[in-house]
Amino acid sequence: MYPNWILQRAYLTPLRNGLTYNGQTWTFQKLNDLSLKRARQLTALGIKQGDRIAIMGPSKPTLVITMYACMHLQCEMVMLNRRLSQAEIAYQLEDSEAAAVLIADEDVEKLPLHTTCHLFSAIEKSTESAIDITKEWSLNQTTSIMYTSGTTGFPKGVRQTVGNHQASATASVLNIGLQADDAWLCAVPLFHISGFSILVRSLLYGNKVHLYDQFDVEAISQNIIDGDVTHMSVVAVTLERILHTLEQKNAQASSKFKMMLAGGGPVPVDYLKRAHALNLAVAQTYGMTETSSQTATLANEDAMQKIGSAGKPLFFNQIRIAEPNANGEGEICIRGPHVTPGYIGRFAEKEVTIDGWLHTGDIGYMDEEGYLFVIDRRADLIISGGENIYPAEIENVLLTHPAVKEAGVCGIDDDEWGQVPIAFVVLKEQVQVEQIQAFCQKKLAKYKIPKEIIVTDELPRNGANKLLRRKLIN
Ligand code: S0N
Ligand code: AMP
Ligand code: MG
Ligand code: MG
Repeated sequence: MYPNWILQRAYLTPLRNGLTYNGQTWTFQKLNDLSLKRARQLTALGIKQGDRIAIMGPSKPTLVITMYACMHLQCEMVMLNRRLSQAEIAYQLEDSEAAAVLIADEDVEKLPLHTTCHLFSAIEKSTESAIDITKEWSLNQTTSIMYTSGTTGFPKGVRQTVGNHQASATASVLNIGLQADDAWLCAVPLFHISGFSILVRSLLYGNKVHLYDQFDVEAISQNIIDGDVTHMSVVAVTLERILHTLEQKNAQASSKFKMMLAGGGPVPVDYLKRAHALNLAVAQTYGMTETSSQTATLANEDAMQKIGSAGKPLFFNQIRIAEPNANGEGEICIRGPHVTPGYIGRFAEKEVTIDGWLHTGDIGYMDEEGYLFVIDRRADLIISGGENIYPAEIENVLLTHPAVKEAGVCGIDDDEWGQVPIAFVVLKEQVQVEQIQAFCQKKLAKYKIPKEIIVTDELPRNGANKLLRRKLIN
């Protein structure tokens, strides 16, 4: 058995600061008191220990407290992505069979119409019911569930257990190191593992989280220049915004700033070089929802010598390249205590590993010294600003339009977002592409709406009539 992280942290270092937001600070004792109170309020509202609960809200302290309250109740938290369309959220609520939905007041309109929910404001005003808070957690208990899209176009709810999160946070610190006054800037969404893993690390290490609910590049860059924080997690797009701002200001990162984790997709080597020139240590990392964040991360001392690499697997983790070609390139397979035990809902029976290995679908190689280089993303995955898009999700929507006979989607390079989706359609009746685009707007998150829809006579297919997405453009 393992300790309830929140109780244990409040017991060990009650007076240390655990959270800063907008100039206000909360100690771990305060976070514990507030989250215990909220757990009693949730209990009064009918939420039971172990229930599966969906949560949505901007990255503000009240969301953190609500998450910690759910963790006290050992609820399985289904983290809803705030950028999704109502239809996409409806799918996740249905698939997860969440017993309740907890929602920030400002997000209520993102929910499908007539969704029964508890507004944060109502929870905060609720009476309290006494509960026994469990002091011990088990490793296989599910803490969080995050949906990640799949090749079929049906997102899968990934379980992240207490054991997964602990293994991930422990492996991370064995690579990065730890000092009492470290502070991690969190401007990645808490509904992604990039963000939630920062909260987990904070609870396990006793470090402060410096939280943002917007990617406020001016304020964030100033934190880095002033040394208010020591660590931060970024995706390529947000790294570029910071680099640009520092360059414009002709400023360097403070010597107090230790390291930025850059992941969630490929990071251009040029960004890493620009960062180096600004005294900004950036470590490329390779991680995913199924591995509760980092699997491999480049150590600080290797940053320039192994530029472009995602580093070596962290202490407990293993990487194997399956069926390598003559250059050693093949599918990246992962094993370790951070790998999810599986999915929920319609994919609950799907095996996540084969002989203990997670087959990622990503292509890469290990160099002769054991450093991982990721060279291509899994299947036909498009990554736009750190958000994943599977072509099949968009194609499925396009195919439900009455005028569309066939549809194929692929990614194209984009200066702002890295990649964006575009669509090719074969029509069965005349229609304006604007109409198809408007149709997509009702069903898809904004970042998934094809930037361009091109009408064509036929789509590239192989002999078995399988769509060849990589041949859509050339
Ligand atoms: C890049 C972000 C910050 C952009 O958001 P911003 O600037 O706040 O936009 P908005 O003001 O909300 O919207 C303005 C317009 O931009 C559109 N838009 C927003 N985001 C995107 C996007 N991603 N792609 C395309 N368009 C986008 C809006 O729709 C709006 O449009 P208009 O004006 O037309 O209304 C934001 O997207 C962001 O936060 N991205 C990062 C998400 C993320 O964290 N992804 C990582 C997911 N992967 C993982 O978690 C696993 C890897 C991992 O764990 C990890 C990753 C990184 C670092 C460390 C780790 C780790 O292992 O610890
Ligand atoms: P997600 O499931 O949303 O967490 O996305 C994880 C995916 O992002 C991985 O399977 C990779 O395709 C991609 N990815 C993550 N880190 C890197 C990296 N350092 N380089 C290239 N692709 C990455
Ligand atoms: Mg994903
Ligand atoms: Mg914004």
